[in-house]
Amino acid sequence: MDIGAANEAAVEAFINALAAAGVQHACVTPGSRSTPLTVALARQSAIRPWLHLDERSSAFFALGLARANSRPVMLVCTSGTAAANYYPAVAEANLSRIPLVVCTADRPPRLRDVGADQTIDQHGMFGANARWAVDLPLPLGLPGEASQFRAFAERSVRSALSPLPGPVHINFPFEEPLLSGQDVPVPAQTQAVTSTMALPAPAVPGAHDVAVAATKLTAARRPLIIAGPETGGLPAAAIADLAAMLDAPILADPLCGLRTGSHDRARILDSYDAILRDPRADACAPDCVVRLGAPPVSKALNQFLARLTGAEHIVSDQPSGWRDPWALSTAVVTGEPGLVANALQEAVGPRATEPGWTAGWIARNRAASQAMLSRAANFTDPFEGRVFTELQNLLPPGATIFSGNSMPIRDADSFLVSASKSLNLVANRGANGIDGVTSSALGHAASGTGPVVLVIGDISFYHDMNGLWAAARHGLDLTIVLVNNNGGGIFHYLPQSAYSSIFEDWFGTPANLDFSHAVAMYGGRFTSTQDWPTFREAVTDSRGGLNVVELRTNRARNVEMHREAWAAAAAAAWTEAPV
Ligand SMILES: Cc1ncc(C[n+]2csc(CCOP(=O)(O)OP(=O)(O)O)c2C)c(N)n1
Ligand SMILES: [Mg+2]
Repeated sequence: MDIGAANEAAVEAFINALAAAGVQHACVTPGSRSTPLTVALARQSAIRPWLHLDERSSAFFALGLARANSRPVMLVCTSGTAAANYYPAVAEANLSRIPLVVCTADRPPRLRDVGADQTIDQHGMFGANARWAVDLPLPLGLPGEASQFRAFAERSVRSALSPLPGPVHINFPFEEPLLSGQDVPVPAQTQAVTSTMALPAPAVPGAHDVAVAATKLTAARRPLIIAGPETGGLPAAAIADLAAMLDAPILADPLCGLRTGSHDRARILDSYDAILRDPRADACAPDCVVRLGAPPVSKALNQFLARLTGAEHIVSDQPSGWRDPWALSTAVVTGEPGLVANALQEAVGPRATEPGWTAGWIARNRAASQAMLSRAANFTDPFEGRVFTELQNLLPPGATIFSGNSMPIRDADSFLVSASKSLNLVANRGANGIDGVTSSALGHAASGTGPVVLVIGDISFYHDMNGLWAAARHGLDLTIVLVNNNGGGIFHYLPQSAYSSIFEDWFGTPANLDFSHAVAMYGGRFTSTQDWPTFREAVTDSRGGLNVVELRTNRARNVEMHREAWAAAAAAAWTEAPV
């Protein structure tokens, strides 16, 4: 067999096995060394290939698609810096626990480190971000080669899913000729196939871990549950049941999935960020905390937790996961969060919560939430926090709000309220980057899991304008709420904002861009507004395709309004609420 035919045969075996293992989508960028992979993907119909032009956007698109579908997405790029452009999304996939099968083409080993063109060191280039990394053998047409490549594919899918979902890196060296030269007709249309993916069984918590944690909970008089960010959401009903049995409040991060939906929300608190900004917060210190999911978005909550050095901290995570940045855990329970919640519920002995503990939290939360929302509704200048309240009213049940990092996710934390209408809030919150957000939202939109609205700041939007290309190319529907405060609004909340001679140049960083041109270039519709009636109309009217609704805001004024709203909430919580 010649080398070109060997390349084609090995890659075909690999791709067929990926499809058989349940991979439905691949994001592909053009290049030469990756030709065998690209040709094989273009020729088959089991995996849907999505063309991208920029590897960084391609990888973030794959990330968004994989998150929405809870399945690994394949990535394909050529050798050299193309592969390095995957790095930010691979890091995010690692920390957000999103499965990706990252396939990079490479020169054969004999051409590495000897000055061959477009050759960088790709071996293990994603470091500890990859669950598994392999430099594949060169396809040579040896007996048994197809089986070997099938096995590599099977192993890559399993490693991307278990024990902790994440990216795997498959480096494909190819000798020339890259192809056999045998052209075959391409099917007219590619379609995703029904998957046969065998998802790993949910991890059952160990009896010893459960017993240790249950003993602590049984002794607790002031229990508190922290439901942190989790890809795919935490199991709402199981955690609500545990809270009901313990009579414990749940501080529900906007990314944990518990704030909205039809489950029992009686103990779900959404305004703790404002409550805990107040020094009086230490009066509601718990004696036992149960933590599920990642550390929360709220800085005030994180600081509150870090101060609780005398409390018991029961930290639960999936096997191989360890999310305890303050090293506070006094008990660790590994397992699938729903099974952990159920096991704790069964193992906790007779006990009683301090009278008024949970009722006090609920009353403070209600007072804070009402004060904050009424303040937000009364500002006459455009208030960025109000975007989430407006969207919560405007969007249909089941819609996804994709939140950018920086102030949008903090505004979601403050203003996305507990409600029965189920909305899916997601964000690239593993590494908190402002890069690739638009592409991830487009990838989410490509999953076909319902309408998606992205809320993003102007600097983050600028960061990934290349990503907009995919909208028209793939006929995707995405509404983008572009919160344009002309710079990095978040830095106004930090101590450097007092350094007035340098702040604006180095932190405020106004980009002074008219984004209407960029949106027009990518075939989108653009509306700019500073008032809520126009905002509502523009969001409601955005039907198909790419719609960008720019909300023009003022950074300095928004700091004032945020501080007023948080202060009003804290005042209401600590002085007005019956405790
Ligand atoms: C890739 C990356 N670069 C830099 C940062 C640091 N950073 C965090 S927020 C921010 C400014 C974001 O501005 P914008 O998107 O307009 O949001 P705003 O703060 O105005 O809400 C920057 C530069 C980051 N998180 N990620
Ligand atoms: Mg901004």
